Amino acid sequence: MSLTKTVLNNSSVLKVNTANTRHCLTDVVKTEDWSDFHFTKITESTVSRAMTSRYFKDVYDYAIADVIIVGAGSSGLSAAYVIAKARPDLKVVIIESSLAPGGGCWVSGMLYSAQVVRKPAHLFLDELEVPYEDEGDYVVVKHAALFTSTITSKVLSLPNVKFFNAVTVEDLVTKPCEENDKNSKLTVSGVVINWTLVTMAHDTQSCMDPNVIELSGYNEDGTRDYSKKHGVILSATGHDGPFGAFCAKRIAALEPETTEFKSMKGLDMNKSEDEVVKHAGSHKGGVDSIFFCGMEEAEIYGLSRMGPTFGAMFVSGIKAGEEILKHFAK
Ligand code: AHZ
Repeated sequence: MSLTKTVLNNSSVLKVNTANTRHCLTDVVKTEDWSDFHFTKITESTVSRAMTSRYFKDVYDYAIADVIIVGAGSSGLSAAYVIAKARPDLKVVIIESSLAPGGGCWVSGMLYSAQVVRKPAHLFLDELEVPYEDEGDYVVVKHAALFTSTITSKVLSLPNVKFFNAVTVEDLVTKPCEENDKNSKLTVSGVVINWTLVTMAHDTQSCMDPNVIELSGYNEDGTRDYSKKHGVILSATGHDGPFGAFCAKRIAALEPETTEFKSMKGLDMNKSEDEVVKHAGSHKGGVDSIFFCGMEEAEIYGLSRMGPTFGAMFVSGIKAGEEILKHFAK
């Protein structure tokens, strides 16, 4: 009863344009029933051009990128934040096959929302200003979506980041390593992309060709420009699944002599999180210019999974990001 009364009381207080309810539209809504409210006029083609001109300008401007991050889960977004914030001069492209960024990080374990983060990864939450409950050895964010939405908003606000969602990396662009390069046989020099819906329909349609984003560091004739730092790919596509572990599987297929796809081992939280951080960074194998973070590492290096603890996703992204920053700093 008292609840009903409270609600009724509140609803009478919540009338538009009363002194107690000032909000961003108060000054433009002159009547209490909003009958004078109108949007500015627009034509349908204006909307179309506003979207497409910007999208295709982004595609044009970012046809060559310094860092291509494949997968916008918790690890890929953490790395994107570290790289793009520290180096506003680097062009960072994030490709995400799903519509929503965040990967599995909209919930925690099963469909439970509270997100457990083992210390000291809470320092990253402090930096992002994501609140949590401190439980001593670990902290708990009230909903995984709070972390994901916060980091997504911070990453997308950075002017040097372009995010292409609903786009899938279907293949890698590769070139033979030249003499000046390390011991690798192949270097990745870009990604092959397609609309995710097209990727999913390849078995039902004949030839629907893809597009490409190239890494920086090449001359017009396709040879390496050694006066510049070579761009890199950071793969963060998570564990094996319909799209997951994509780059790990692809480089194991391209370079079987040096690169093995070992498959993720069983769950061991203590072992796994440390190991994932330890292995994050450049791929030590026959393929140059590719880095890994997050659960994709578990697949390529045969590490245990950790289940619903997220510290290693943040920290492996930070570590891989730091290595990429060092690469560009040399
Ligand atoms: O959609 C995928 C997801 O958002 C995206 N992705 C995968 N393949 C792609 C491709 N092109 C473009 N070919 C692709 N995008 O990559 C993202 C991976 O996010 P994730 O949350 O799956 O991976 P993560 O490593 O960042 O986080 C893993 C979280 C897990 S899994 C786990 C366990 O199973 O034990 N425990 C934790 C904490």
